[in-house]
Amino acid sequence: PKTIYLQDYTPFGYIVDDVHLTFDLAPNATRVTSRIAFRPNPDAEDTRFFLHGEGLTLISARINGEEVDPELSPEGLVLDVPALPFIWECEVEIDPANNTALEGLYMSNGMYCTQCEAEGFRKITYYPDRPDVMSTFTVRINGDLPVLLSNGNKGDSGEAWAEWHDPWPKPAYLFALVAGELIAHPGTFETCTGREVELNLWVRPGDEGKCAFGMDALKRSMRWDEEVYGREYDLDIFNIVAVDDFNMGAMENKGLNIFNSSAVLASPETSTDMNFERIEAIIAHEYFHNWTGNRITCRDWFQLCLKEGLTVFRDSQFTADMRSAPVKRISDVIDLRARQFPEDNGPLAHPVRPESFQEINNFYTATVYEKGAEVIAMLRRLVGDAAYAEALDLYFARHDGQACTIEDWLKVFEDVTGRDLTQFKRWYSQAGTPRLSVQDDWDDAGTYRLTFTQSTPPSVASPSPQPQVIPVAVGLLAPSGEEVAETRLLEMTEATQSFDFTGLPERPVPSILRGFSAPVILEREVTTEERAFLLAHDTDPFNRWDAATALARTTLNDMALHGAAPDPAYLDGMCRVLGDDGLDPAYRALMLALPGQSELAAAQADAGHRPDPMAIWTACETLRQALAEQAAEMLPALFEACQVTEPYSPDAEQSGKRALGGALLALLTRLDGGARAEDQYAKADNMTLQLSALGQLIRAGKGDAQVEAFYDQWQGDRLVIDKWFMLQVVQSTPDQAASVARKLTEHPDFNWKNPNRFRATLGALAGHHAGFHAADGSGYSLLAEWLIKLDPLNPQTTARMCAAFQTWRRYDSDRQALIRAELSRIAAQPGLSRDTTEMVTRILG
Ligand code: HT7
Ligand code: ZN
Repeated sequence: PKTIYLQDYTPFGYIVDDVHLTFDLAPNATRVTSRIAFRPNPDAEDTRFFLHGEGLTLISARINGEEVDPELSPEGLVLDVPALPFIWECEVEIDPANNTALEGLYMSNGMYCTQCEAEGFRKITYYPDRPDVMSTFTVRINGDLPVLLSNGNKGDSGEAWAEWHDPWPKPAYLFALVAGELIAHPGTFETCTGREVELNLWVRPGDEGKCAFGMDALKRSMRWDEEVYGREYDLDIFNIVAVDDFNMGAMENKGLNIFNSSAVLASPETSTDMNFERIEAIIAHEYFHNWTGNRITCRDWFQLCLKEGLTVFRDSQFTADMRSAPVKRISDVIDLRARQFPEDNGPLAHPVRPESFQEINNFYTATVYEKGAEVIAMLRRLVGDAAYAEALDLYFARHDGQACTIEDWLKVFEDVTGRDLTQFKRWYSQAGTPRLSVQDDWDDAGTYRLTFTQSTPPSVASPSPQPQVIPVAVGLLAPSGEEVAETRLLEMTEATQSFDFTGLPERPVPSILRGFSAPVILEREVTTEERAFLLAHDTDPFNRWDAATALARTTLNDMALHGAAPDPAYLDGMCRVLGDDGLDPAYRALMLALPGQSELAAAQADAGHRPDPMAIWTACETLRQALAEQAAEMLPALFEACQVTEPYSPDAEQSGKRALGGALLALLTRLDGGARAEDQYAKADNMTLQLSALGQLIRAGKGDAQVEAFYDQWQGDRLVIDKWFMLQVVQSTPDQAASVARKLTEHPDFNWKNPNRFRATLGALAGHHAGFHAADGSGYSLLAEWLIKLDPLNPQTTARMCAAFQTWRRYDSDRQALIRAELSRIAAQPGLSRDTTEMVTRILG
């Protein structure tokens, strides 16, 4: 496959002024007629007229009304065209019913829908399918279906036809069309200037009862973007459609967002608190793209973080405002460490702005999204809140309607602050997670010195990384526990750099990297006593939580590697946290959670060990059991205090209580043989309680009856049945995980062509650390077998799931050989997709 390079960017030779599309819908033979006004681009040197097009049957093509005969290739067409403005007209035929890749125009449960990002529009018609070509669109849909939707504002409509006009120039990746038997959950929103916007959440019949929360989240997002970023919505209507077959979470098409039904449909009976929170965040994310992504888009796909990093940063701010800021920050860092750190420190490492790719779909990664958001958080920390707000205002004013680059983005910050961001830009161009080591010195004259050294491991993507700008937030505590120096932001720019704190009465205890002020790995030898001290006294909620995880990590690694007993400092510290009513229940639940097992394996590998997944699993089980036993007396009353008596609400307060209740139930089940879980399961009137009880019963080996009852109760609800598939794998023992997953793949409801069901089963196996890495290779071979089967139908989802193998070099030689064999088996498949080929090749290195 061909590699595409950032440095090779050149503008398209033609400007598109206007696009008219007509769709004559038919499942196997949809006709797409386009009429497009082109004119030569004065800024372009390359005047070749190339239009992307894949899998299209060309029926006819005309220039200025004259029939033409373009040269066709599997990638598109080329034609000699006049050096003057001209009208291109073309008719193609496509087959949505047989489009299983879920890219372009496809069908899901009888409904037509589209997914065009990143390069799906070329599967709909011939077009310059690149984000820097922006145009207004007018669309006519002819189809005998009750609901016919596209981008923009409503135009005329009649029996079996409808027109839409989008006045805002957009790239083709934001095009959308939906047609089907759908029901609207309506709403309205009055913008800050008093304009009324029609809102609709379109769902399949039967899902009407799951729309209220999504609609409310949409309205809150619209208001928040006005209040916090000064961004008003810009069309008369905003539509959201829920689709069952979808490769990702959702898509921000202009005025017509399309959502994976799992990312928008919610009801207390069928959705967990976590589902509600995720839905709220995704609705906000897609809505916020209207300005960061749609009005200002990307010049090319290398700039993807321009819209994704910024929009993730904005949706995190939104969630922090709607819920608890510390809980959101901690959850984001858990996610970053679990998903982005392995990517940044393995064979798939790439900069936040990659410099080359073969298949862009493989770069919708945690690095581009989550590290991209962390880079913006750092920028904001460095310039301050006021300058950040000013820079964003300038960004919107200067670049509205444009397709931009990271250089444009950084320039607004330079212009507003006068700072030189040349070195900061390395966060966009260098791969790898910097390691930050710390040394401290105390002199009796009252000066405390912190010396930091940064180093980033070289990778294929960045063979010789240079020092980066690292904002390190530090506070100091007196040995009595009092804060003696409030949080100060140290700006590190050198490879090694010292910072002094003067006038201190005694040697302080440092609290370093408060709020996780930079996406780095802090390497500092800290005693158990010091961690326990920070756990008890740190005023920074993030670092207090981090002290708890670090204590857990240390004891778990000692247990797994050296057969040590659980550290009493961890157990005592946790008992104190548990009993501290002054702490938010959601925060206590996070404190109680153990670090991920894959993360423990990464830490062991970093320290030069070969992690044993089974030993890690056993250490986690032993530690949980020890905590349950030590806290035994306090658990029942604490559990009681977490019971919510008010009617269900997915708000932060109630869901925090249920989160802590769930963590306590997990401990109690280790002591009471499942009695409380059975009781909770029997009485549960919401999915959060029902599922947490079911999970504990399965884990305790006592859930057979409830597993069956749950299936019978929810058989008709595909999103709940996804949970049923997933939970059985997640809660299985390591020796059983692969066989449980295999058995589920034989279940009649295992519709493997549906990405949600596929991920619920095989994604859950890949996420079960000890189960996936079972020594006999059963986890590896099951996943590989299914990836091979899925690839010809859905390359995007297949390729994404290959990432499960990315950490293979951490493990012992037997496991390495097993994984290599599976990767080679995948690579050897005839006709393997470009997506999967690229992933497997990069992982193998
Ligand atoms: N911008 C979107 C990313 C995306 C996508 C979504 C659905 C299916 C395929 C997709 N390829 C890329 C979603 C977002 O980040 O908001
Ligand atoms: Zn996005």
